[in-house]
Parts: sequence; structure tokens; C-alpha cells
Amino acid sequence: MAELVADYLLSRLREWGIHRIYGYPGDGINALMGAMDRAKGDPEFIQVRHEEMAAFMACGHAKWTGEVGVCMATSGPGAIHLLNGLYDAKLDHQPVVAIVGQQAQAALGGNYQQEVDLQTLFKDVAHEYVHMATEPGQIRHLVDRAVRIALDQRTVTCIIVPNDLGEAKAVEQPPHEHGTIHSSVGYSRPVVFPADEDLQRAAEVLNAGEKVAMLVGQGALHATDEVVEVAELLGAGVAKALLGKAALPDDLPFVTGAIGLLGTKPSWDLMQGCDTLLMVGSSFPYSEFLPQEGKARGVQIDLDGRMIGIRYPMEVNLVGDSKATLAKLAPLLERKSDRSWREQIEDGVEKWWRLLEDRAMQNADPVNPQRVFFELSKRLPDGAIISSDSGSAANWYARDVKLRRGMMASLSGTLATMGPGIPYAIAAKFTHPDRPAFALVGDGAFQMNGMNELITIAKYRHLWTNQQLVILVLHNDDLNQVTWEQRAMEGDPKYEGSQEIPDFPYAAYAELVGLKGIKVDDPDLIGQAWDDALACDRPVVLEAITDPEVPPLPPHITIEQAKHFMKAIMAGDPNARRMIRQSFAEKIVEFLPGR
Ligand SMILES: Cc1ncc(C[n+]2csc(CCOP(=O)(O)OP(=O)(O)O)c2C)c(N)n1
Ligand SMILES: [Mg+2]
Repeated sequence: MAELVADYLLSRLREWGIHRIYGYPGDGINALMGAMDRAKGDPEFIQVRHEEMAAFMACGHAKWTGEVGVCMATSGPGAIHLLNGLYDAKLDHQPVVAIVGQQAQAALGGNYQQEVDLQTLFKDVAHEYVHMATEPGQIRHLVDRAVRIALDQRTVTCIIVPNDLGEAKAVEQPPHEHGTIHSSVGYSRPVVFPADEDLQRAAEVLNAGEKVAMLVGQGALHATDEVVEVAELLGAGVAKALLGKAALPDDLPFVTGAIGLLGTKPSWDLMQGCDTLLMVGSSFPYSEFLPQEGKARGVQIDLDGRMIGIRYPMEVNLVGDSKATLAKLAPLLERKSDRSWREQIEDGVEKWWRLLEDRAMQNADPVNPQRVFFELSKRLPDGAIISSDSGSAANWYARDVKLRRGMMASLSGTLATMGPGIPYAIAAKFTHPDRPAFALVGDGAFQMNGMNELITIAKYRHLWTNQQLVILVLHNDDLNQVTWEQRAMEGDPKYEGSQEIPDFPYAAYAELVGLKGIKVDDPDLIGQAWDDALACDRPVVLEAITDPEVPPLPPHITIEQAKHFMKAIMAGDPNARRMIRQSFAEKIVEFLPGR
């Protein structure tokens, strides 16, 4: 029998199969920390350097396992620090439970120290379920509901525990009387699929199409075989939204890769040329990269009925699990005998990979970031887990990293926040200690919060059987993604006051905290640097001195953007000359007005 509410809360989480909590202490959760100590490692407490990182790790945990991720923070400042990581989870539809402390109940409403109205604060991010416990008999159902709702709705939920309540005597089973709740543990995900007649209608649209495009997202991550089968039948090319990058391996000839601003030319051509669009498990938002309204007939599959029919006016909207729905759809599809559309796509894909290699091999000052990703792709070990941060890294991750079957990969797809690259990779090492992990991050993100988590890596790495954890830092002394956005979207020159960031010795810093640091500033030594990093007996920071003037622009920049780009150059961008030179090399000038 658990003695205190705090002990019981942990034991109930254990019953739910939760064995790890990412967090940081404080007096609002001292009772929980005491219980954590008594729990003797189950659940294990992973002590981070900042609560936001704990929330990112909980999100990463969910992404890499499909289980609920749990983070814990104290009242007031600790709870506030969690927020950005929790929004990352909420927006990417990951099940995460936040457990936060609160000051003693008797103090609440008294402008007490660290008293923040946490229910209001968390009301948006955890809107599906946020409750403060005020009585020991609530704990059982608060835990049961927070975990179940997080799993069922794939969202963030929150339990607030005042410190004095945590210290109260536990009530594991409320008395059998009016006004009590009697809940239980357990959740099995249902298999949801559409009605037969709707599948039939979808099949009719897809069978009538001659040029079918598929777009898959993270909802198809578990449906690789079914996506491949349907794509084969339909003679379709398949583009992948960012969060769905691991849904299909990149070595399949009909996979056109990423779509959108970070996307590829074959994905663009696929969407522009198709007469039928089948969208599976994606809410990819940028309409300009989808077919024009009316140009294609559309079928969409999504588990969440709220997310359907909002990106393209679909003719048939199927609410269902992607795997189950595609499996039921496949027997209704006629194999397209004319394979010319498919051949055209495969041809484009082949050319695109060659172009990417050419781009990666182009000289830059000193290192072309694309080369760094290109060399990594060739060396990715089986089972690698890859996380990217927001920034220019996300472009090269999206386009140049060639995933194979059995790998996992993710980033902050919807919030697109800086910061999750390293904590996601740490969560990968905890959830899969036998697999290699990679974090691909910019120097801005590293400085923002990633570098502190190297200390966390140094603290816990002895728990990981496989020591391959490589953190690539793109050292360009620039907040490069935004620099290019300012140029291309606003037509502004680089504003050094906001864009340049302080120089810092990233590899040397890694050594300082007991990890390995490798610095590379010669394109011909990048391959060797990756080999050395992968052979190392400890986690590595691979610092690549990369050229900020290599433009991470979309494959088809618009005339409008090109005009802005020109305006930036005219307005005296401090790096204009090199920028133009590099852009020539990247063939971006093809899209400039008057050409
Ligand atoms: C928390 C947060 N702040 C600001 C941004 C806007 N932003 C997106 S990418 C980026 C630049 C990232 O710079 P860095 O990490 O150095 O990567 P680079 O683009 O230089 O490779 C910024 C400021 C963001 N997405 N998230
Ligand atoms: Mg940078």
C-alpha cells in the first residue's frame, strides 16, 4: 500500500506502464521527489537542465515509442518553462502528460510566492484535460483520465498537485458512496476504418485517375507496406510531408521526398501534374504546393475527422486509420496498366538525386552544408534515429537525408520551434539505448538551449549500450533560415543586428563536458569526420563550419520571392556578392525575372 498521495500517484503511473519521467525539481513537487526516491528507479527520473527540455524529451519519447511521454515540473517557474515543449507535443499530436506542482492549498489565492494560476496557464495547451487535485481520493481518476485522454486524443494533458496534497495520506480506493469516482487502468487503440460504400466511392475516384499523386504524413508512419502496395497499384508517385519522412524509405524509386518550402522538385512536379490526389495521414498546410483547386480529384484518409477536407476540396473524405483503410482499399483498386506517369516520376526522382549530389559537391566557403548531409546519408547505420532542429538544418534534413527502412526521424513539424533537436535525440537514447541517434542542429539552436543538455548526455550516457550519439552543429554564425526568409519573403538585406550570432567553440565545449568534439572545415574531410564520429566510444559533437550563403530556398521560388531577393541585393545586403555567386551556383537565377 502506498503511504502518501505522491507515492500512490507514481504507483498508478507505473500501473499504466510509465517507467520514466523527464523533469526538474522544486518545492512545489518536493513530495513527488520524495516518492520518486522511494520508488527506487521505477519510474526512473531523468533530470534535465531546463523544464522545456523535459517537455521536448517527453514529446520525443512519445514520437519514438508511441507511448505516452511524461514530464514533471515544479509550480510557477518550472511549470511555465514546460510550455513550449508541451505545445510542440500538442501541435504534433503526441500523447504527453505533464505533472506540475502547486503551492500549498491553504496559500492559494494569497499572492503567495510562486503562485501562478496554473489551470488557466495550461488551459490552452492541455485543453482536453487539466485538473488540480484537491483531495487524495481524486488521484486515481486524475491519473487514469490524464493518461487515457492523452493517448486517445493524442494530445497533452496536465495534472496539478499542490505540495501539501502530495504529502497527504493516500486514498487508493475512494469509499463506495455518492460523489466518488471509480476508474481503472488501460487503453487499447481501436482500429478505425470507413464504411464499405465510402471505400467504394474512393476506389472509383482513384481508379478513374490516370496520374495519381499520393501525399503521406505522420499518420502513415505505421502503414509503410500498405502505402507501397496502393502506390504500386495506382502507379502513383508519393510525396512525404515533413513528419511523415520515415513513412516510406527514400530509396524507393517512386518516392519524391519532401514537399513544400523544404521540398523537392519531383514532389512539385508530382502535385502540379497529377489528375488525382490521395492524401494519407497528413495535414500539410501549404496549399500552393498542392494541385490547384479543381485540377485534381481528391481522396483523403485521416483518423481525425476534424482534420479532414481542410487542405484541398476532397471528393471523398475517409475517416479511418491509414493502415487499416489502405488495406481495405487495395482490393478495390485496379492496377493501372499504363505506367507512363509512374515512369515519368521515377525519371524525375532519379534526376533529382543526381542534382542533389551535384549541389552537395559544389564549393562553398568553407563547407557546403548539403555536403555534410549527403555524406551522412551514405553512412547512416541501420536503425538510426534522427532528429532535426528548426533552421536551415530542416531543409537539408528534408531533402538530403536518405532514410532507409527501419529508421525513425522527426522534428518539430507543426510548432517548428527551435530547440527539440538535442532533447529528442536524448529521448531516443533512453527509449532505444541500443540504437544510433543523430541530432542535426544549427548553432543558434545549440546556443539557445541545446548546449546545456550536453551535460545531461554526459550524466546519463553510461546507461546507453550503444554510444553512437552524434550532434551535428552547423556552425555558420548566423540564424540562417531566418536570414534567407528575410531576403526571400521580405526583400530585406541581412540585418546583422538580429542575424549574426556570437562565434563559439562547439567541439571544444563538447570536450569540456567530457564528450568528443570533432571540428571540420574542409569539405573533403567531412566523410572522415562522420566515420570518426560513428566509431567514437562516446557521444560526439560534430562541428561543421558551414557557409551561410548557400540558399536553403524551395525548389521553385516564386517570381515574387525572386523579386524580393533582387531587392535585398539592391538594398545593399552586406553579403550580396557572395550570395549572388552562390545562388548562381545553385541555379536559382533560373527563376529570376527576365530569364
Ligand atoms: C523558439 C524559436 N524562436 C525563433 C524561431 C524562428 N527561427 C526559425 S529558424 C531560426 C534560425 C535558426 O538558426 P540556427 O539554429 O543557427 O540554424 P541555421 O538556420 O543558421 O542553420 C529562427 C530564429 C523559432 N522557430 N523558434
Ligand atoms: Mg546558424
